[in-house]
Amino acid sequence: MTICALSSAPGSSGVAVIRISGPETKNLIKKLIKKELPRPRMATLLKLYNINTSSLIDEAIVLWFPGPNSYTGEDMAELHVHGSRAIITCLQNTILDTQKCRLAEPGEFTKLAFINGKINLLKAEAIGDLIAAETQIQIDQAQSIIKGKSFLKFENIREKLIKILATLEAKIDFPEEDIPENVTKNIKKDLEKIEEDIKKILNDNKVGEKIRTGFKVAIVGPPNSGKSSLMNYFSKRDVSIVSEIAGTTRDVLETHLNFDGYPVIISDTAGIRESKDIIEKEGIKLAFKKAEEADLRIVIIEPKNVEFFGFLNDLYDKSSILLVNKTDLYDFKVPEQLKKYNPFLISILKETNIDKVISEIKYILKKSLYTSTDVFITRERHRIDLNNCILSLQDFKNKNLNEEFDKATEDLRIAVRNLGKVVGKVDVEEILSSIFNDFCIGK
Ligand SMILES: Nc1nc2c(ncn2[C@@H]2O[C@H](COP(=O)(O)OP(=O)(O)OP(=O)(O)O)[C@@H](O)[C@H]2O)c(=O)[nH]1
Ligand SMILES: [Mg+2]
Repeated sequence: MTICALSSAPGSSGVAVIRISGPETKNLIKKLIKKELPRPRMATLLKLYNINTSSLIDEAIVLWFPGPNSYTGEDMAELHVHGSRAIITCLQNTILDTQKCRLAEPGEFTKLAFINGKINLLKAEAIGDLIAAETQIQIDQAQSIIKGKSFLKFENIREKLIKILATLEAKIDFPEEDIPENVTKNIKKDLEKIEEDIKKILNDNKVGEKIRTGFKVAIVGPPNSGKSSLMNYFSKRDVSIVSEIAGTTRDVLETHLNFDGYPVIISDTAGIRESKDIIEKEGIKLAFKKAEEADLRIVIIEPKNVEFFGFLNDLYDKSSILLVNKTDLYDFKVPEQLKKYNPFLISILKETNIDKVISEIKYILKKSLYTSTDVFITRERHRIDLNNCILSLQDFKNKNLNEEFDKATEDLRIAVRNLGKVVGKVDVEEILSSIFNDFCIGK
């Protein structure tokens, strides 16, 4: 089937790009330009006409990519038209009216690229990440995966497993013979090394995922302590309502920030206190949930609620920082009970010591998102497959090869399959749709 879609962002723009991919591309382009096709891969200025009425739609740059040398691997074309909604709609309609082409589904161009062997699954996902990237570090990570280092590492491990499997399968021809002890020993040793390699990849503090989704920061504290004021200060706009009434914020408000190139998602939460109000209670529950899920908790109190210990103890751990706000109102000295938390004494109103808080957050970000590896796990999906691979290797290890040969080799096969799933080297139809649905149309 031939598909088409607007591949640039919707709305008016200087230039809009419509992509077509599939066997009918050639005919459709010919009908649109009413001439022979331009030279492959040569940007050519051509007039595009309505297929039925021959009225002029626009003058456009037409790029013709005969398959397999195209993004999808099929015949493909790109039409760079003036980006008005009217032109885009008119062009799409005339193409779709031929009934030879349908609108692409989300991520379908990239899905085709994967199915046609142009890219592996990790690369396909990284292209999605690149499109969604908001900060430099997210671009760097996606580009590194696109370059293929993660893929090579996984493939390297998988090939080692396949080699071991092949050694064992060779034994099927001689079922009456036991496997020599030195062979079993070597296999065990090799598998141990493989398991160690995978565990090392998994033991990454989830850096890849944090970079992809954003580092989560939750601002929590008692009512009226200045949580929303801090949120607004960080985001340089009025995200949350600030008022002197305790209990102003009841829901969780989130904003995406770029902190020195690091992607951060900050949540402002409801002030935590004993409350009988059902809605406020719900908000407080959400605040605790956000605090729990966060990579960093900013606990903010004011001098008059330093005795707030029960709550502090619950929320404060090594990935927290404590701020005492409104120090402009009081001559505040850190009391003995608070010293161990090394609080920052700040005033959001007077902007006192906020620079120190920002430096500390940047320091934590750099520390948390630092990685020395080239192999990034960017999704829970990868983690699950790798963990399942380890489990199968352990199942294999726990069996006596000579007594349970068939079951043991099956464990190894499952391990290979799980590793293959990460890069898309197995029948992955069921995971494909979930991956490519995250894309938008035209990608
Ligand atoms: N004097 C002084 N007032 C501040 C400071 N920071 C915030 N305030 C004031 O404190 C009040 C409460 O601020 P918010 O930011 O709404 O506090 P909150 O923690 O979000 O409160 P809830 O949403 O009710 O939990 C507002 O009137 C702010 O203007 C500060 O540094 N000094
Ligand atoms: Mg608030």
